[in-house]
Amino acid sequence: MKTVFSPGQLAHDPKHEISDGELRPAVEIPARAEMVRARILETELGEVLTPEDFGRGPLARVHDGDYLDFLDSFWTRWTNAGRGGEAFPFVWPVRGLSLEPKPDHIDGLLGRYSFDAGTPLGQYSFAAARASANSALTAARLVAGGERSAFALCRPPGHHAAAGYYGGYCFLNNAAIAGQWLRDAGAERVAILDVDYHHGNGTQSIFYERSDVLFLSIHADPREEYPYFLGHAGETGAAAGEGYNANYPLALGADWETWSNALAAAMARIRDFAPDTLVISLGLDAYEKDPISRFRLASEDFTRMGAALAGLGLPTVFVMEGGYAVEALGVNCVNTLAGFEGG
Ligand code: SP5
Ligand code: ZN
Repeated sequence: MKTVFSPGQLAHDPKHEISDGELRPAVEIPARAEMVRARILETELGEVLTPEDFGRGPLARVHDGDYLDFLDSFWTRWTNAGRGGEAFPFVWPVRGLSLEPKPDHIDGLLGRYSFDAGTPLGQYSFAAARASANSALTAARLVAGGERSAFALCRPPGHHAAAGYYGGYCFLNNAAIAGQWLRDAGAERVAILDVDYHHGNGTQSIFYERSDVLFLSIHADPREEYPYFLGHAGETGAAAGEGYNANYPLALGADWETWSNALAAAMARIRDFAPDTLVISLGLDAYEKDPISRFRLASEDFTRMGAALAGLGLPTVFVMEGGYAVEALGVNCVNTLAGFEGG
């Protein structure tokens, strides 16, 4: 299986994040991608290609123009305000507050275009996020061109980013951008299965009213876990998209037996939908030793996951999402991909 990765993705190099109620060391760091790339080379999984630049077009098919403009102008506005280093929002337009008119001040804009304070935004974040999206797009193009599968080694990740806001370490929704590009390239139906420990709220919200993209997510119950405000079992889609969204929230502590039952249910839904192409939002944070997560998948379970997914017999684009046990990330990621190839 070919991998797509750009060194430009490493330029987003955050030092801190706000989580667990305080300023802590950032966990979504460049070393994550370095570990995965090293393991791919070590196991000779396949070539590692540099992505092509798809420009703004495919990003704007998923994200709002004013949101992309905000990301593009952030650093200039931030430094013009006398600031430097990484930025954190601290005020949001929640219930009863107004999205319009948009603030002029960067502190207002940061809240206007985000949903959490846990995502450091720095000078090179948008450039790195664009490189990450280009990796997802290049992998999608490989699969549209006839490859059985391809792996986009994305970071920054994407599944928490919605059409008009960032959060959860995500700025551009790589899986959604790839999925929409596949539709535009001729796929009639695309399924996106999100196996990250956290619910893919951004991807769900982007496709919630659509029947051409089925979104499914297996994740920690949002009553107990981030992102808290989306990902419940009762969210099944709306309008034309009613019936085309499926959530499988699991209790904290879920092991492979519990997790794989949800996977079987999600796979049955995918078979019924009969998509032309499958996109996997490949979070690796369901791992038992992940520092911020509380599922109990072992490294060998990722091999099982990959093999099970191969049973769908679909052209498949893997898009990396979360996973913060840096030492094990390469093994768990390549286990999934090799499991798929052997399955
Ligand atoms: C892509 C992705 O996986 N994003 C996850 C964002 C999660 N941000 C909130 C982190 C809260 C961590 N709480 C850890 C509790 C144990 N110390
Ligand atoms: Zn996650």
